[in-house]
Amino acid sequence: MYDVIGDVHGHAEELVELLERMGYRRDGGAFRHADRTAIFLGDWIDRGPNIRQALQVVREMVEGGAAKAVLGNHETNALAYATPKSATHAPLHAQDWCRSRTDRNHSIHAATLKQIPAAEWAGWLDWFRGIPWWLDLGDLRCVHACWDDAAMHTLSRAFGPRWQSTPEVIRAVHHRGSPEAQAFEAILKGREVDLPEGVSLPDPEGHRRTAIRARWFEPADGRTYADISLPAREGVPAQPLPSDFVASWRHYPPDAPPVVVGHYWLSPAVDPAPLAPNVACVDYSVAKGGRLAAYRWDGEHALRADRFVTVPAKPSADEVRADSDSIRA
Ligand SMILES: [Mn+2]
Repeated sequence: MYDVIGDVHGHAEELVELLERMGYRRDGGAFRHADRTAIFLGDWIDRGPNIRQALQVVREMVEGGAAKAVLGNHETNALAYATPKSATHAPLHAQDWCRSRTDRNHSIHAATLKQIPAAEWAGWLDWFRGIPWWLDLGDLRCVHACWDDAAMHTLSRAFGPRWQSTPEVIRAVHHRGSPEAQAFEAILKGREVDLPEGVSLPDPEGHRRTAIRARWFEPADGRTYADISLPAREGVPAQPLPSDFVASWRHYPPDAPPVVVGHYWLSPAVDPAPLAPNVACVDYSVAKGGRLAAYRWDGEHALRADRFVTVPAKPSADEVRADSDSIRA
């Protein structure tokens, strides 16, 4: 059976504590459990204080057969950041990379580039290339942000069943507006709905966004922007979703196998619980002083609140200096 672990974002100490709490022990380098397998949902890099160690823990477990893994959008963004848009022309400008090297994109990625020596980073990018974007284990499905059969079909057909995240693949899924790009965005970043004209909200990195992430496992019929926002948050208008959006919306079927995702920066102030009987999110915002979370799956079709395990974020040096009270929130 599987222990599915959410977004680590360089919080290696919390990762080790979570693994130990679930009964994993170091065995020849890698953490291992006698009769369980860990599954990592990506987003190991960026933001946190111990990115290199977090990557080492994950990689040792995957290579030692103690864990499986799927990539998160931070890893695919890292690949895109390192991939020239053109296969033949060397990049000259920020926009010449699959992920533009703008100040905004650099700031999101800066902790990783600072903490991992450049000579070593290429090796980590090569390791990312061999990690799948989703795992279908039959009675359990794992993906970073959203399970979408049509999107996965598009990607499988374009790249073959055992593709690697080669520079060609990265270029294809960053070709704006292409079916491959839309499929990639859905799976790695979640499905979104554009906010009404003139409305914008800050994203987890503090940048203004004109779209919100949507509850992809629920119908959109007769519902408002606020209803479908994932996570629920202030400032999202409680007005009906536009009819063209509703007409094109397909939601994950309630009778389909359970899916575990990360990605959504859920609030650590509420006790972890499934988002739907067949959908659980294990991202409780460890990188914002929240909790690192796992879901311990034992074969159940209906996911259960009592199967979550969490470890609180350790205060970073900055947070300790800033305000020791806020860390306990
Ligand atoms: Mn993510």
